[in-house]
Amino acid sequence: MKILFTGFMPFNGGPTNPSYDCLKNMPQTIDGATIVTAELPVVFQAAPQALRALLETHQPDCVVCLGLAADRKKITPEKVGINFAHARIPDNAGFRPVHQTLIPGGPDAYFSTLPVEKILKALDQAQIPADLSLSAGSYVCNCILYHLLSWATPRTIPAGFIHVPPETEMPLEQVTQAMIQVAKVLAAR
Ligand code: PCA
Repeated sequence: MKILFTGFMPFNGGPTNPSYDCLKNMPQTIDGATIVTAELPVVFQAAPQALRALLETHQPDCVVCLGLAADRKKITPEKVGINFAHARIPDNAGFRPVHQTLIPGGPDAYFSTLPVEKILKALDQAQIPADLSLSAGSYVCNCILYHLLSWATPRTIPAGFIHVPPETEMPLEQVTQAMIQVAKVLAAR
């Protein structure tokens, strides 16, 4: 069993991004599952391309993409990715889509195929603040979630997205512990 975790590069002038930094101290194996980690660019076009290359190279059994939600205080697994891009700020390539469709002809939305309820229970048991989120927004995080689910849904592969809070709200070590819990839930499947 192989689990791919991705995080994002810094964006919007931030010096770091905990969504990737939290993965730097992930163990290489968790409960028998091999953990692969990678960093994605905060770019509407390049991020799904980079993700697709990772999926082809590693052929993971489960995929968890992470991103920073600067205004949240908890770990928030996302329930749904929508076929819509609408950015308040340009991405790291200077592109700012407004009212755009991500994949023309694609379904309006996909539900996460991660066991979000089990993940929330495990985080609760580990006393890590977490809550279900019903919107990943319409920036690059939702873009990667929608593209990921368009790949994973027909393959019935558990895949989805989790937003993490800034380091001022939750220490990086606790975010790493949260992702170890997520990996344990997936490894137990
Ligand atoms: N958070 C942004 C994009 C990259 C990141 O870490 C988002 O929530 O869309």
